[in-house]
Amino acid sequence: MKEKPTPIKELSDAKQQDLEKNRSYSDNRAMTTDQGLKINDDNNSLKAGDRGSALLEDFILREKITHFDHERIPERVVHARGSGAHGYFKLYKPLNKYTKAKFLNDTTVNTPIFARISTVAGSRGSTDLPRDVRGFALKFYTQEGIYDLVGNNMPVFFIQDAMKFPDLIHAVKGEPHNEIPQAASAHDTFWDFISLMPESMHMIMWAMSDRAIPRSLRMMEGFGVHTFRFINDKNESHFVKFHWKPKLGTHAVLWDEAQKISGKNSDFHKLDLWEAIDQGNFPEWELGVQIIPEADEHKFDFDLLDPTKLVPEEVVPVTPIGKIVLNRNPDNFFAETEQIAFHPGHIVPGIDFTNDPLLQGRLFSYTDTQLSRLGSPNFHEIPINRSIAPVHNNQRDASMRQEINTGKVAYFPNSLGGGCPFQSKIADGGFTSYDERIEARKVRERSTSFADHFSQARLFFDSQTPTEQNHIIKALRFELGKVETVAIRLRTLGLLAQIDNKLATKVAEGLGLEVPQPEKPMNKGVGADADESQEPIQKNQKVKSSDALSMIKNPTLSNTIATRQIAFLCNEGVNDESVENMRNALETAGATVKIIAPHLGTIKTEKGKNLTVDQSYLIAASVLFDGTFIPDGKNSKDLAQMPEVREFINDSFKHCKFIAADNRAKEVLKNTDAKPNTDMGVLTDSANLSKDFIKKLGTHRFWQREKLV
Ligand code: HDD
Repeated sequence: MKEKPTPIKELSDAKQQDLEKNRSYSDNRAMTTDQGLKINDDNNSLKAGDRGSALLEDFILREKITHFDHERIPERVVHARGSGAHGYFKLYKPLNKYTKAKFLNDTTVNTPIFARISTVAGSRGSTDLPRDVRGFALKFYTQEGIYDLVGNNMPVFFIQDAMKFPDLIHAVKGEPHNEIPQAASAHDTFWDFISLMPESMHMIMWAMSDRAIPRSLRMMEGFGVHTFRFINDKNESHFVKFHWKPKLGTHAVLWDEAQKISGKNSDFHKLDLWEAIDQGNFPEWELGVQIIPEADEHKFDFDLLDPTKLVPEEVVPVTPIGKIVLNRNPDNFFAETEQIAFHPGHIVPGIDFTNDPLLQGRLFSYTDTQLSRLGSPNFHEIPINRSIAPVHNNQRDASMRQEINTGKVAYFPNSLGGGCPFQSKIADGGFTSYDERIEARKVRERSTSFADHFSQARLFFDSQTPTEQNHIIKALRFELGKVETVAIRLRTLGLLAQIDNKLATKVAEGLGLEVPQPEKPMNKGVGADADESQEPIQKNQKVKSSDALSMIKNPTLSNTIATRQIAFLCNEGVNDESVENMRNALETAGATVKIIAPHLGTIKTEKGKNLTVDQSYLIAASVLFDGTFIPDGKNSKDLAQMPEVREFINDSFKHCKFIAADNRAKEVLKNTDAKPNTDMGVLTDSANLSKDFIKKLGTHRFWQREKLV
């Protein structure tokens, strides 16, 4: 029998109720066993006498310990460490010209979403700030079923074919004999593999750039990476690339900072996302698409199916289609963030795949991994994975089945069940795959159209500002410096030289090596019996430089200081007006102020008032803040004597952050690297210090302070 479709708006409410229903136990409830038996004593096991051995009959102890013993499930084989949040997607205007997907055509609906943002290489308990790609996965609970957009914060990937994915991951993870290093690519096996894989060079440029060390998960771009298809109701196909751009701009920390943050607070990103949502500063992105007519498939300098290539925004602009808002923290990390199961194969009518060989392999991998991780093909029944569109089919049984299917019919076609559940016509939302025309031989080969491995790597490098290029060079010096096998360093330099000789030379200088003569590059895309003449090629690119690829030049760069963390370095006798004027100005601009002082509790101001301290110098560190203010105070001289304060200011200066000191607080700067100089981003003696400071903070960092290598 045909079920009456539930109105769209009710569905998102229904999802809400569904989630409410799954909230944890509220207060005022009696403690019970898993069988509902009220517990009288949860502190003591049942013993033979008060000093005797435990009794096997203690079913309460056994139930509790058994459950505990099985609390862990396998962590994700990649992307094990992640943070999640609920939110919604709001469409700006219908996209019916391109796609029939309902959630991309109805502007009256807020489609519920869950986002999980992750690092790739590290284990579940690893730091938030390794040099790594960030996974950025979005689950859309649409009225036509689940749609998963499982992307990254970089628009390209290391490899072209899924066949190489296990090799890539084995190479980057801790080395198998001693599982060292954790969450780091700076070691022999990673660079051994990379130096033999010229196709990875474009992604290596991204991974060595500051994109791999974001300031916040809220300040990262997201990309669908592959070329997908939009299909409209006339069954016309357009190629589509997905981008999502953060409202707060795209920002990063420096590598030295990242390493120090990992020590000071390895949950830095997790906490930042959690607190922002908790405080109502909901992270927001604009979802955009690059749309390419089917007829233009072969008009590019590269193959649209090659996931190591991007479509420059100068060639095909990104059209904003809606906004993504994250507005609710999960109630339970395990139930939601850990158990959520993404899959690029979860699509809805109006969206389809292309033959990108990396994507094609992913379509197999994700369900397979859920079986091992979540333990059952019924993982779709876990609340966070449930579709809000009704689910009816003849799939039955299996481990941990939740649904109690009724009736005796579990097959199709049937007459005993009235033909239900029935198949849907395309016009009624029945899914059909795009009927792409294919005439082909069955081959195990890489298309020659995938053979240009260096041109876009060069495009990326050439698009960066000198500061950003400097960071890439330093990152490569660091990573290759940690590689012990000199032959691997040399081989990598040989590949870098094919991107840019200046880049390779600068990296080589840091390693004390000469750039080797370019060897005939090996194209690892060809098999053992294949024609080795299939060498990598270099195609002339129409676009030579793209501002969208640089974080500093990026047109979406935002100068807001909203949600930025500013440290006030204080001690007893701090001036009341100096603190309050700056605090009011910063908070009005949306920043968060933290009072740092020698001890927790309160300190006395110059006027004798109590000022509440947020952090002591023992806990605070400059790397956890975006800017530093030293308020005027009668005891500034004492503050200047504190080594922790000097270290705070020196680090802040080293990391190109803005520093402001009011009146007598200039004294504090005396024994530090931060000499008062507005031109060097150290602000003092200004008639309007707060206004100037806010303006500078909006530019994120004072990069001119950094020496280029
Ligand atoms: Fe993947 C997880 C993104 C290539 C196999 N991948 C995973 C996650 C993200 C991505 C964001 C974490 C999802 C979550 O938060 O639960 N993966 C990508 C992107 C890729 C990519 C953007 C290239 C464009 N992945 C890729 C390939 C394969 C996989 C080529 C295998 C052939 N990925 C997996 C996986 C994971 C996964 C093993 C581990 C946990 C999971 O799926 O649920 O199936």
